[in-house]
Amino acid sequence: MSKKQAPSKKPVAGKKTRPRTDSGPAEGNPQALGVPQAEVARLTEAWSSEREYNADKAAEHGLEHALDPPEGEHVPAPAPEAAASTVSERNDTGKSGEPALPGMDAGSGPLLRVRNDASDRRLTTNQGVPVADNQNSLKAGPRGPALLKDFILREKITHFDHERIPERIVHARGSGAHGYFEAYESLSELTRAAPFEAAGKRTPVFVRFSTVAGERGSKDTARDVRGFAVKFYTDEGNWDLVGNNMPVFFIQDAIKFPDLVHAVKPEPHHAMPQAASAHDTFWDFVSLMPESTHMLMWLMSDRAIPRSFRMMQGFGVHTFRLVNANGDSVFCKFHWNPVLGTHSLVWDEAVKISGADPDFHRRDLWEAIEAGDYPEYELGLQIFTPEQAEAFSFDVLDATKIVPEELVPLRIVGRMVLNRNPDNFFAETEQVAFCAAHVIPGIDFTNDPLLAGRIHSYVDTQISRLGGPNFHEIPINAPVAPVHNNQRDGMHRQAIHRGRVSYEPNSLGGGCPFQAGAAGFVSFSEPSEGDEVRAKPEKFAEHFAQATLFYESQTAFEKRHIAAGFRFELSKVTVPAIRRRVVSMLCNVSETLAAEVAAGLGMALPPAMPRALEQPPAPEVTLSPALSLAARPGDGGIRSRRVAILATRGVRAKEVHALVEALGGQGAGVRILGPCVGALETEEGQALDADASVENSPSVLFDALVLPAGEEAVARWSADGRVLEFVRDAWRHGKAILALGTASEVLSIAGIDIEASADAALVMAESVDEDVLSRFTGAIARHRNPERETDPPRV
Ligand code: HDE
Repeated sequence: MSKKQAPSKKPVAGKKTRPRTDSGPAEGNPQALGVPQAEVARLTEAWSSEREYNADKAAEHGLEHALDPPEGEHVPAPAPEAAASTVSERNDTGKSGEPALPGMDAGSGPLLRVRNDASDRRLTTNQGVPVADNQNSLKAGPRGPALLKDFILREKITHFDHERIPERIVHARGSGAHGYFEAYESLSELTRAAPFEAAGKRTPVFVRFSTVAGERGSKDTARDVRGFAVKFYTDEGNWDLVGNNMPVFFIQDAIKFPDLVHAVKPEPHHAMPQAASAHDTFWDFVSLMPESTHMLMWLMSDRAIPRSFRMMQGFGVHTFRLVNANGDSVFCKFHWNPVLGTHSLVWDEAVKISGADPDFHRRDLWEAIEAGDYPEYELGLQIFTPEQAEAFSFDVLDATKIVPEELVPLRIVGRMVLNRNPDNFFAETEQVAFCAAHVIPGIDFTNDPLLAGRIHSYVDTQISRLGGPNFHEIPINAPVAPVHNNQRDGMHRQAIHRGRVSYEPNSLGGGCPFQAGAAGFVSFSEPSEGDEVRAKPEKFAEHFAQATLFYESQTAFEKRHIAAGFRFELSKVTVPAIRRRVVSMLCNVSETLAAEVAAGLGMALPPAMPRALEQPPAPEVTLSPALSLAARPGDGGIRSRRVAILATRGVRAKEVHALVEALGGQGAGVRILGPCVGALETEEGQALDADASVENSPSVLFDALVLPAGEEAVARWSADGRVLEFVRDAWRHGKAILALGTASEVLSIAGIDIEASADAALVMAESVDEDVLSRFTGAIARHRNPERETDPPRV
């Protein structure tokens, strides 16, 4: 490559002779031209002559080239001017700017180049014209008609009329954040992927979490899969790991995806229900697609109602390949594990949060980052060889199957920290375009037939969602690595390409941009065999073993919730035949589960659904503790947990202040909830400011509750229906509760049998000391006390 040569800034002097753009002399006679065109013509002739013929051609053929492609022949520009579109580029007009630096791509790199700050700036039109009056349209007299020539009004309204873009077909509702990935070690023996190059190396990322079925304005806490999409802005281009918070999927082949999505989306005749799988068409479809059984177990479990995006896992789902610099490859499954542990809501909470705060997860993510509680996830890899995979009882190309961690343990290779909220939701979170096809050297695909469809779908969908083929230039999508190719034009083109070469091979651009050869993305050369058929491999026909593995690996609490999930969803189905089909499918998972669901629906237990594979291979693993949410309790802290301290007139302030300090000091978000916001008088006669109220912040928005002491306060709470409801909900949802002094009476009045309950998450004390505090914070860190639930579940 040429050394970076700064182009000459000397302006082009007046024309001496006219340059030729339509013909040239037989043998260059550039002197006949004026200066500087003569110089450019001379340089061009010299540059082009360096490629007497296409020396790359011979290497295009055969296998050797495929495995080790050569770098394209290229010749450095003899001078920057030789690669320019025009000699007049030296004339800086104030808009056109100075001549480009060789090899520059101003469209990539950090976002500073497009950030916009209006502080202390005057209002302008989109053309930069200062606006004198933003209150009145132009009229013929104060009471007269508005005038067509009011370009300011028209521009403003026209832009407003087009503010919306189509929402994503699926995953329409999402929240995003910036951050970085940091490698713990070099993985160069396994992969040449840039983020894993060296210990401590940081790669910027943008992450978008989402629900799948709901529309853009739907609620956060729907029972649904969560998208967990990570865009790595690596030195070698963008790598998108577009995953979910569940490690398997409903279907095995991409050709069924439109059917699945049509089935789960609101029914087409009346557009109901919003953001819910609890309806006929979804269960009709999945009950006829038994390969969905494993995914249904995850979907009916508490995984589908996470407490926070910060407390859920992420999975790449498909088996991918890692490829090292020698071209050796291993299979790989990607896992993100949250440092805060895996925690979920219970269904009753999820339903109530939908009303109290439909933005519950978005707010939680935003507030955590603003508070400096940066969400953090460790990246774990399951690495295995094709030979190992061959021996498994399941097919690793089947996205309805996991590789149990007991079979192939996780290797923790790095961490991701989300430490910056976006500047602008639309520009970043909405316009970000993830794509399963975005891989980098060192990461490659396998033949998973679901992945194949995804490799096509994501770019395709952006073309209508983001309005054309240049969405990669939208700042949030642009890589930090420079982009040089011969793709041109199209709607909304941003880049201004220099020079006249937009094809390859060329000699007029020195052969540039030249193919990178083995330094570029070299597809793993996988032998292929077999006839062209529309078919599935045999092992794909086993549909139930891992559904059973998942169910049997759950704690009693989680199992109860799975049964309750099926019961609720199927109760919303109007066609009994569909319910029967689902339950008959469950008979192949667990007799106990099927019987429990059938009983909950008041129906007889149907016979088990016939299996596609009568003699399934014996699974290697029949219990996988790693599949339970309880396997990842978190780091034991209470950082960012939300604690409600109830307050009202007559509350004893002493402990309130102590708790605000102590819990806040450990990183919890403490709110004082009055009957309404504002100051109230404490038992000590002081003023205490309530920053929230039992009206605007119901119990479901908190992880823990404090009922401070104070005679008058206790009397007031005992007579306040909203407070009793608050307390009841906190109790039935298993939350940590601290009741001081006589405040435990409020629990009794709310119907809670405190005498009978030896409850680890209920702390009753006269005042706050170290022991009380540590019991209370311990209960908060454990998230909830599942033992409070009775069977049949009360939640
Ligand atoms: Fe997607 N998926 N998907 N998907 N998906 C989209 O792309 C698609 C699948 C996932 O935050 C769409 O930009 C097909 C599995 C996430 O912007 C679309 C198939 C997994 C997101 C699309 C699948 C995912 C999407 C809609 C079956 C987990 C949101 C808008 C072959 C591994 C990314 C868009 C974001 C989004 C297609 C199955 C994850 C239509 C055809 C399996 C996290 O292109």
